[in-house]
Amino acid sequence: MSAPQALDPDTARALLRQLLRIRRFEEQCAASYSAGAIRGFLHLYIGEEAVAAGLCAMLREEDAVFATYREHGHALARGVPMRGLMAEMYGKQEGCSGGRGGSMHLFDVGRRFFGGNAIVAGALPLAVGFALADLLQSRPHVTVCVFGEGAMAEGEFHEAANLAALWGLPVLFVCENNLYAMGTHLARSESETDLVAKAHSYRLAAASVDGMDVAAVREAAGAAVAHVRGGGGPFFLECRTYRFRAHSMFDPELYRDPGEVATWRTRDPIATFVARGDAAGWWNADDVTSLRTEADAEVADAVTHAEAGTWEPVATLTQDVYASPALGGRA
Ligand SMILES: Cc1ncc(C[n+]2csc(CCOP(=O)(O)OP(=O)(O)O)c2C)c(N)n1
Repeated sequence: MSAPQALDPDTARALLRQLLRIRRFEEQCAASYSAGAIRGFLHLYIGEEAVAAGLCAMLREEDAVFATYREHGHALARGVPMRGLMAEMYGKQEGCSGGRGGSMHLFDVGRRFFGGNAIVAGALPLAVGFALADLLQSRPHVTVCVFGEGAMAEGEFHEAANLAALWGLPVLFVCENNLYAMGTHLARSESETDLVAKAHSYRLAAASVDGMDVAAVREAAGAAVAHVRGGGGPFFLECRTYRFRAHSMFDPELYRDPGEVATWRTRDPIATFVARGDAAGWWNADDVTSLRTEADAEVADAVTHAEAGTWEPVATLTQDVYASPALGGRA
């Protein structure tokens, strides 16, 4: 891979700002969950923030983003307002999905953020369909689909990769390879653990990048997006990353060695980027402190907004719910 391009201070600060917003949002979600204010499933992204921050920095407003249930960071980096995200986490009507989706189903059509998909690999065919529509209507948009490496063992990955390559669709597949699908290591679910090689087997253009390095992700995503937007067809980008927390809040983490987690934590995408910016003169200690304070304030405001939000009345709960009359449904 070519030598990394230098970052200008404004770009570097914008990236650090996103990293800090995502980290603080996630830490708050963990605390609110423990306090019983957020319920249901909660999959934290802590450790993987560089992927969402670097990737979304290279997208245009008209591009589309699909993600998984570990999508809080992508929604934030995509520009979905934090107030609406936190209200959604709290199940309030002011949430971006009206309080009906929760953590796994964040959605914002206006920002072209199409979830929040709970089914592993479920967004892949949707993204390919979007890309097909863009191709048929000659729109110069890129559809991005983010998923974990566990999705690559699913049939939907096969179908999506095959059709995307066969039809030359403008879709960017971004695989967040954090090595584990719940408690299953990549080597226990894939016969081919070289994910770029697997992508190549479908004739997808592909590359791999250090997903702990936000500048590297930004650069690799920029090249991948340019390839797709320029008519080069689909692209597969593997981001090698690691989740520092458990799979979800209900995971005793018996499948991985605490030493392995500790080693990856030394590569924290925020700490390493702050140190790099210190050395490069992108910021001084006061700048970093004020970015942290800004992120704290935004999160505190979002929590206040979420707590003050309203619960959907029982009377409207069946609205927009489909139940087949053939099965006796009345909604
Ligand atoms: C089709 C399907 N099978 C199983 C599950 C249960 N499940 C939820 S998350 C998960 C692991 C997915 O791992 P990966 O795709 O690597 O993403 P990560 O959670 O590591 O971000 C599984 C098996 C599901 N949601 N959907």
